[in-house]
Amino acid sequence: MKTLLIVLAAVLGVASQAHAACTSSTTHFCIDHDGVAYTINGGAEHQTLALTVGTTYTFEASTANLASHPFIITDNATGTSAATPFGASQGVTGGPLTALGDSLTYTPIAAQVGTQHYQCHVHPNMGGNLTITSTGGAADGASTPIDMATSPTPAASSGCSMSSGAGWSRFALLLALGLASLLFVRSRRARA
Ligand SMILES: [Cu+2]
Repeated sequence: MKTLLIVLAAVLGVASQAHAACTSSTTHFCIDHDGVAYTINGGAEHQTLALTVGTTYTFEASTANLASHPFIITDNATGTSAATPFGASQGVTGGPLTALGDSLTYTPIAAQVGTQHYQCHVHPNMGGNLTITSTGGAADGASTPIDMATSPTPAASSGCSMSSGAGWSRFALLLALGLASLLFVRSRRARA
């Protein structure tokens, strides 16, 4: 029985590391924090992002540091708890980002054209600007198809997932470990 527990602990240990690193793209932002400010996709602090009305962007926490620096999207230029995070009616689903792998999506709406912000929900001035521009469409993207010629590939939205090949081989490894531990325990019982 002791052996089984050890094997199970090993399997759980492997599984807990299964979250793949954040993969950035033009619509998928990996959010880090260096203790002073956010950095995005490994870039500089306080970076300005250019976003388009009607396009959906994913912001993913690529660090556990966000536990101390909850990441929000807001019209408040300073941040802190005085800032109200955008919600569903303002194009945001999910958030604040507080744990490694957390993600939210933001689809800017026409009323937000101009400057919006990403900020810390605790501390002032850790974020930066989001420059929102209109597509020029009648409904600013709400009912206008996104121009596929200028949009990133659809695969970008699955940026947090492992490649399916790696996922299956890991699954097979876990299954093999589990079966091996069961067989081992049974053989020991049979001998006893
Ligand atoms: Cu902070």
